[in-house]
Amino acid sequence: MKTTIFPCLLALALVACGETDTHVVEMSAADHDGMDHALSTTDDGAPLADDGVMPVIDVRLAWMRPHPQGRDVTAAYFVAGLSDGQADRLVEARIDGAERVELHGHTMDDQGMMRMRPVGPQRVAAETPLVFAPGGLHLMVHGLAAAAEGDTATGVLVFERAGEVPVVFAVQAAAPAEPTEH
Ligand SMILES: [Cu+2]
Repeated sequence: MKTTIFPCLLALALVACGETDTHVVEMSAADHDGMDHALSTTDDGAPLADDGVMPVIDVRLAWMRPHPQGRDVTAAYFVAGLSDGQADRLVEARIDGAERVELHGHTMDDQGMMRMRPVGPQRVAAETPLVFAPGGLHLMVHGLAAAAEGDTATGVLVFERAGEVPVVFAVQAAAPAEPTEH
């Protein structure tokens, strides 16, 4: 008996993961606009440490989900690190052709449901790259012409000190693999 039940449980777990993963793009614009839009307090707005070195931002693993059928909202992700300097802060993002791009985060509500909400500027430090990834921080991209797997979307990440950093998002359904380092 148990041997037949196990594969079922595994399948359910995988489906559940997938649903969490795509939660942000499975939501209607009306649902999204009706959500709690209080800003998160992850960044206290304190002045950035200034070591006299202009931060140099290194953006990698930039990708964007293809638009779900009939939707004009999708999510984009990236990892931004500092290759020079001590600290900076992502204040906004823009993608060519999009009406607007919001920085979003997820929080768990009282019922245990994941909710997303706009968040304020996000810090990046030499020792802590800024990670936008499924289930966490993401760029919510509104009003961009439908993008399909294999397309690219260009834009900029705007940092408080480093200014505009160009970024190219590869349109793909799954997260790119982190390169292995040896
Ligand atoms: Cu979102």
